Amino acid sequence: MSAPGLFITFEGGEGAGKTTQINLLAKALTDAGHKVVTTREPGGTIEAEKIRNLLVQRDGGAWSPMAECLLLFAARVMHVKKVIQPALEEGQIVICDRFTDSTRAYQGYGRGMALDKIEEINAATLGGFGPDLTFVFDINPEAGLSRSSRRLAAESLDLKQTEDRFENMDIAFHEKLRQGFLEIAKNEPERCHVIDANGTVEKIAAEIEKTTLGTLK
Ligand code: T5A
Repeated sequence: MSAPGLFITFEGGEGAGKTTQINLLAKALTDAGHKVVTTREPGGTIEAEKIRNLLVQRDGGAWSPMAECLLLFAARVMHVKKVIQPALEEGQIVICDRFTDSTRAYQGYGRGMALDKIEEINAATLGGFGPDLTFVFDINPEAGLSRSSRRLAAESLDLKQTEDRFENMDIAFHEKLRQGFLEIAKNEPERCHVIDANGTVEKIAAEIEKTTLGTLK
């Protein structure tokens, strides 16, 4: 499934600053003359956004880890087929907020689903398709959750539809996520760049831009 564009993903725990940095990188690349598509998971297509609503909203239900994983890959199949792969085939840069590493971290390391089962589903649904470059945002969970809750408090009007189902898990869960993401990065050092998300917005943006431009050369 290789294609001429570049597929970049942003990963990490809650409130680490991914969305902020995706917007800055997209602007920097667009200003430099590249064609850029930004998207997110779960979501990115009408079908996948419907699945997102099932999973991330406060009253989103009590899915088992396997059920959650299957829903995430159902959404991902549609997203890759309708948005990501066509843009890559046109030579565009696709920047995605979360992808399969989030399933490994949340459903695998966090909720205890066997990692080899996740890889089997990944292989069966996407033939193992994945990003060329991944930024893994690392932050102390308390700091990330406090950033998230500040943002939610500023934006949220309807509590039932608040997308904080995973944010409401306990700190031990978020620590497992953090260690999971770090282990994923350690296992694939060529693809994954760990970002110290405690830094200032400007410092992090500069590091991400430099790494991305280095990959594009
Ligand atoms: N999920 C997803 C799974 O369980 N499995 C999967 O396979 C997938 C794909 C998705 C949820 O679904 C789960 C994981 C998630 O729980 P999401 O929308 O991606 O939800 O969730 P979040 O990561 O929680 O998104 P957030 O928007 O909360 O966090 P971001 O995008 O990391 O952070 P951002 O940029 O919105 O920043 C948060 C706040 O911090 C400030 C910002 O201004 C904002 O107010 N901020 C900073 N403050 C200080 N210093 C910095 N450097 C800052 N950068 C940003």
